[in-house]
Amino acid sequence: MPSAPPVRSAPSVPADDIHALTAALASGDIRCAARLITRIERVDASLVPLMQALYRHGGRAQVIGVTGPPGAGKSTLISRLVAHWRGRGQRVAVLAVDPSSPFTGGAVLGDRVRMAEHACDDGVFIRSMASRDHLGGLARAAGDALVVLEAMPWDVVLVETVGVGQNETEIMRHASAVVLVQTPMGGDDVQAAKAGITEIGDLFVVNKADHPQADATVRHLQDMISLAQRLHPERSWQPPVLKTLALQGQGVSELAATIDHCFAHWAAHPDDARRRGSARLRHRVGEVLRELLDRRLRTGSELAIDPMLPALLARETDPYAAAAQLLDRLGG
Ligand SMILES: Nc1nc2c(ncn2[C@@H]2O[C@H](COP(=O)(O)OP(=O)(O)O)[C@@H](O)[C@H]2O)c(=O)[nH]1
Ligand SMILES: [Mg+2]
Repeated sequence: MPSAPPVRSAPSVPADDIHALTAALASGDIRCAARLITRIERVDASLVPLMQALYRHGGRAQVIGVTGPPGAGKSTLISRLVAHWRGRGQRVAVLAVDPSSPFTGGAVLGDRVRMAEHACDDGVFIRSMASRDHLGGLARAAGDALVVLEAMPWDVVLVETVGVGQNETEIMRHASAVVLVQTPMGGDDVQAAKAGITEIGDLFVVNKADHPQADATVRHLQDMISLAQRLHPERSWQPPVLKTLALQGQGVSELAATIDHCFAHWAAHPDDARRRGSARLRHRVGEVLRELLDRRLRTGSELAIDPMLPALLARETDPYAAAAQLLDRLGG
């Protein structure tokens, strides 16, 4: 289902004109999106009203998360998927979130090079976000960047993140479907990978299928998924495991078809989709709340900790009481 308006670059839109910015994004203005994401990375608090307006325009694109260990082949696979969807006339945005690369370093540059075949295509937007702030801030910033991308006429929005720690997998909570990319692993690695990965993925990919351990890894993942399904019989979707050779593009059309199948499944099971959507939103509201609290703490207007310091230093009060007192004051 290709969507109609061409993605183009309009003349510069005033940075504080919510109506004009919303209209520019709705028409697919890539430069406008890029500038907004830069402001999001710089933690520009004045963007909140715009984010509110944009949020209400979103929700049409398929947001797909791609996560997995560094070097698993996520970017290679994404580049192949982008080519596949472009072949169907769909328009695709990619947000690559890489906290391991605090500045414009190797990984980001590598992604750019790998994605170079799409560089001149108006139907593709590729943007890297790196960690300038703390990681929690990056998850929040990625969430805001997705709000911007979702207010644009993309059919698919992909978000790539390195799935190693808690904060990176937090970012995956913004996606409606998560593809977990693994590489063929030997015995010990398989054991180590156990913890919680079946909770993250809706689809599992064993990339580098040219490796001799690939089939054993597929079977192992299938066993883990079967076990997780037995523990959660209420889950109607059983994550499939696919094998790909991203370097050669093998298995990519099967992966794209399985992603379609996953979205069709959510459409056919609205109760499940609603439960997942609700979990996502609970998480998102919490994330925004923590960001607001953090910002107030930093600016220190309402949450003035300093006056409490003498009593804290003298141990006449304690950090728990001080925090509760500050929270009360916020509510009032
Ligand atoms: N042998 C093999 N190498 C691959 C395959 N897919 C990707 N690679 C290579 O693995 C390395 C890491 O790939 P990349 O896409 O950057 O991984 P990412 O860190 O998960 O994004 C690169 O050198 C790729 O060329 C594959 O299917 N087979
Ligand atoms: Mg990558």
